[in-house]
Amino acid sequence: MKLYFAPGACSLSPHIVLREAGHNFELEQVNNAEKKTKSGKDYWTVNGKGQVPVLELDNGHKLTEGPVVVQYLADQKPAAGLIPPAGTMERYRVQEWLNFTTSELHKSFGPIFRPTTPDEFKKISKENLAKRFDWLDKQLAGKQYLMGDTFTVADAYLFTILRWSERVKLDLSKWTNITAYMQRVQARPKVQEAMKAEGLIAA
Ligand SMILES: N[C@@H](CCC(=O)N[C@@H](CS)C(=O)NCC(=O)O)C(=O)O
Repeated sequence: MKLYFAPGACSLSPHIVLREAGHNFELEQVNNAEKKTKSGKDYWTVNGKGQVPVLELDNGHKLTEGPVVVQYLADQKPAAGLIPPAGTMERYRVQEWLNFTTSELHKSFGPIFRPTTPDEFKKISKENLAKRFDWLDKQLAGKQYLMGDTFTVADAYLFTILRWSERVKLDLSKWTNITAYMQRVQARPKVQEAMKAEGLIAA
């Protein structure tokens, strides 16, 4: 299968999961501003939404929406233990985290990155994120990962999105549990591999 990604974008989450699960995969880099892939393809023909990530399966089917893509990838390799089985309460907990990350965090960052967004809107978005971080920091107290001692797809996604805080000058150091969590996730060998492959840290 093939993952269409842009370095450091939300596609880092399925990229981490591909490696953590032990999938065979290819990567194709997308220039999100120009909507072109590295091999010169018009990205609109890959994804009509114009967004990464896209997971292209070996049968040609394409799957979009990061929180869904990571569940698919983890379900294909249950032995990797990256997601609890469907129908269990633990699975709904992971989905609860994925939904929180997508709706409360991920989509709050977009307008802050955009140069055309009025400063007042950016300020309010950052204040809202800070409120979510206050709550999140309490949830992480005494825990290695969101689900306890086990790393799941929800951690791959949350880590990917929280990484953007630095870019918008939201200093995470006051949230000590979040800061420790970020270091813990980043230290995982497969996370390091994914970040190196995307050029986010030195190879
Ligand atoms: N709902 C989508 C959102 C994906 C998304 O926001 N992708 C961003 C990068 S993090 C993107 O490709 N933005 C470019 C654009 O919208 O033109 C998902 O969760 O996968």
